[in-house]
Amino acid sequence: MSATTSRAVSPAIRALVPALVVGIALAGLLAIAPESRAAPAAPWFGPNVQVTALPAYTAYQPSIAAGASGTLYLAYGGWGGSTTQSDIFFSKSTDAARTWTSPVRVNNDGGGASQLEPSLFLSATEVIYIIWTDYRGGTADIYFSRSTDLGLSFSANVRANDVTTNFQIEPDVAVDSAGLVHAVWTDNRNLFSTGPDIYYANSTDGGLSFNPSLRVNNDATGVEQFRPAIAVGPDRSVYAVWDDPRNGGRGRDIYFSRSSNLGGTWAPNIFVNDDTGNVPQDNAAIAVNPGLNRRSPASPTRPAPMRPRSGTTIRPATLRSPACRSTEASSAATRPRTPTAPSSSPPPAPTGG
Ligand SMILES: [Ca+2]
Ligand SMILES: [Ca+2]
Ligand SMILES: [Ca+2]
Repeated sequence: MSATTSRAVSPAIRALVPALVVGIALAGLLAIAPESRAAPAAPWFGPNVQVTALPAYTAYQPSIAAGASGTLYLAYGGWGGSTTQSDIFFSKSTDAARTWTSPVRVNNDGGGASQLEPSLFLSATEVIYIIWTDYRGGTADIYFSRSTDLGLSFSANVRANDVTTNFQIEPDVAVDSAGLVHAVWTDNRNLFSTGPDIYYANSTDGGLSFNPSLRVNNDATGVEQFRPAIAVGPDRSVYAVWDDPRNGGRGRDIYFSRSSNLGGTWAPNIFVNDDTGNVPQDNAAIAVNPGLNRRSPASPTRPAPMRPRSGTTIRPATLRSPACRSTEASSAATRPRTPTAPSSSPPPAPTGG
């Protein structure tokens, strides 16, 4: 049967077989051809765009948010020149990041004190809130400003921490639906007792002033809590996470607390990671799904409180320069650390700048 079939192949089919072989060979050649001859690559990311422009000579620690209007809002630390040195700058883009506005300096001091570690929060109405670490007082403190004109200008800077002793660093900020400003940071006011702790303060006047600071971590040990992040839910619950080594044999863990009374008190701390080994967990971030803890109009009962899950974790507490990150990673096991003011070791000034 098969021999009969073979003999029955028509001359047309016999002519087609070599053509198919050639076609397959060409396809194979195309598959291994240099990339320049292949189809254009999928446009995963567009060309890189330089955001930094004078008077910000260098840039690091970016913190970015996108508004419903499509405008991108960016805060970053940068070298502002020999007079003001390290500063906080703001820039925005209204054309999908192709171009950026000239940087606006957010900190309003005139000296050479260092400002760094900005964190930007954008409200639904695109009010811009920026919080950062500021050395103008001699030791690191937490300063804040906001813009109600889409970043054309920023308000007079306000200090958020009530006690300035020792360092206050690594701030993060979130604002709830009623405009209550929530700030959290690492605070070393208790240097000789509990060491660096997580502190919180809120502002009921949109950031013109801050209420007294509260300690968020509830341990009595002297270990160092640091790198906090904060988020607020649609029901105005406030959530915080941070790095915490209180369980010595477990290494650093991610701890969590929640306030259901607008930051007035904070719940007993719980740890998030479930391993029991001594490898560190660090650099926590947190976000709240805006739909999960909102009261449903169709339901008279309140849904169970939303618990932050790893899948909703988006926003870093502070975004650091790669150099800073690698330094911290290499010294992760030996942290504590004392922050050094960049004014004593500033980023390199541009040549001729
Ligand atoms: Ca400065
Ligand atoms: Ca201080
Ligand atoms: Ca502590």
